[in-house]
Amino acid sequence: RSEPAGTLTGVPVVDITASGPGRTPIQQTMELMREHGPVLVRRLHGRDVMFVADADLVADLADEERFAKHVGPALRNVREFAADGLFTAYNDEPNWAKAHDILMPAFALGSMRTYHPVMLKVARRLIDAWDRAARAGRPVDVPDDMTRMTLDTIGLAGFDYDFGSFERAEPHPFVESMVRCLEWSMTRLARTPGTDHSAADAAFRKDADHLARVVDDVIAARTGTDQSGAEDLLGLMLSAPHPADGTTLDAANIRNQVITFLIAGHETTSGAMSFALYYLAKHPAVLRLVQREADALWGDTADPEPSYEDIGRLTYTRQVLNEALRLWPTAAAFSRHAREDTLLGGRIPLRAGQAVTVLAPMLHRQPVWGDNPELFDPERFTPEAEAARPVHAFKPFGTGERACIGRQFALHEATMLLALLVHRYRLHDHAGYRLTVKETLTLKPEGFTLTLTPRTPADRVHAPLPGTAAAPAAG
Ligand code: FDE
Repeated sequence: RSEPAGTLTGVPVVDITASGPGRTPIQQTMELMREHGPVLVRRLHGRDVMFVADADLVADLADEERFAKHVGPALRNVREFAADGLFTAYNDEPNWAKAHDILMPAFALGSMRTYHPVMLKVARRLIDAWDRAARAGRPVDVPDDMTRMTLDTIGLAGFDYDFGSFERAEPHPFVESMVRCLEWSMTRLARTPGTDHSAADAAFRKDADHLARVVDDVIAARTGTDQSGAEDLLGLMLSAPHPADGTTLDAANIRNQVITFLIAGHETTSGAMSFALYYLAKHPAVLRLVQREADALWGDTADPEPSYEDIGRLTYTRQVLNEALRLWPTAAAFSRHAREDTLLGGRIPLRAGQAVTVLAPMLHRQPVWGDNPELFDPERFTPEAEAARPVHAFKPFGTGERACIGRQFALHEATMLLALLVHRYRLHDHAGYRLTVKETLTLKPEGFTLTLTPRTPADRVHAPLPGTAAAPAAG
């Protein structure tokens, strides 16, 4: 149990040193907010972190004139293996702006057209694996398979490197090392000062070296060949000159970027798809609406060939993803610091450089979301509902110039896959799954399995598609 709260300039201070943050620090902080309100200071071994979920305060933190991304203790730990890659670079590190400018075009909406065929190819690997499981009556491990799919996708689309995850019984060793590195970054935050962690640190070093070796392989497979005209991420990194000064990224930075993209590009996205499937398995009425949308596009075609344009038409599927990201934003927290001394929300004094962490899962449960924020309801993301809500109430991709560069990539990949899956399978919650959220800096539904049966023409939803606004409310 937490210590009784004191206050700091009107903000409750909760000391968790006695219990520690445990293995689920995000969910623990969510609980603290349920008890103490949407702004609090969490104290651990005398170290304070201010957490904020209040919608007005988050809107204030989004003001780029007064606040900037903060690389806090968690990201500083991640820097031990991703260094000055985009996600973990300090704002004023020259390689951030340089890599950002060089790589932006690769993530512009139009570039998704280039990645689309690769994403479809990997989606089909997953479908082949799920077909085999369906025939054998074997359950599939949803988060594991989503992780296989997203790793292969970012590997192939970004670097033309094939992890071949579906040919392996166990996750690719890169994934295991990466997950342990992320876990190390998280648990290191909870260490009691003065205790010995040399064994954990040595194991971490081995894992970080392994990541670096895999990445060197990925790069070696490409260097020496002519990169001009290569438009994927690695092609740009190896050859694109910076628009301003004509220089390219250096070798050490390229390695950091590849590690960054492999991590950022798959852990969060696979978690998002896993949560979406979890909610679909639990909400048959919503599942039926997603199926209707896919059926309207692809009818009884056994192996549909989704076009790039089709994905933009899957608006209800996109609403489902957004709603899953509302309840469980897989990158659950991001930090901001004050550029100068200021008053947050006009009332909480912050010194220049002082950091505040936004806790997105609780922001996404604030009163602006209505009086039943725990209810899964994709109707919250109709264009009308979105227009009626403050813009900063939904932050699964962070904010400002350091917001997620991979957002369109992740949404395109996830929307296509979800639609293909619900078009093809009936999902059976055979184990009566109860949600447990696993934290490894990112969030995932742990141990979530489904059994599948193929849908037949008789299962298709033939009702015509109504306008989005007229879609029946989902429960
Ligand atoms: C980023 C990001 C963010 C922010 C963080 C801070 O602020 O600190 C967030 C929140 C995110 N991101 C989220 C997410 C979710 C999902 C699903 C995703 N994400 C996905 C993805 C994919 C890819 C590829 C990516 N992603 C990437 C990335 C990067 C690189 C970054 C960094 C940027 C800068 O510049 O800084 C991010 N992402 Fe993300």
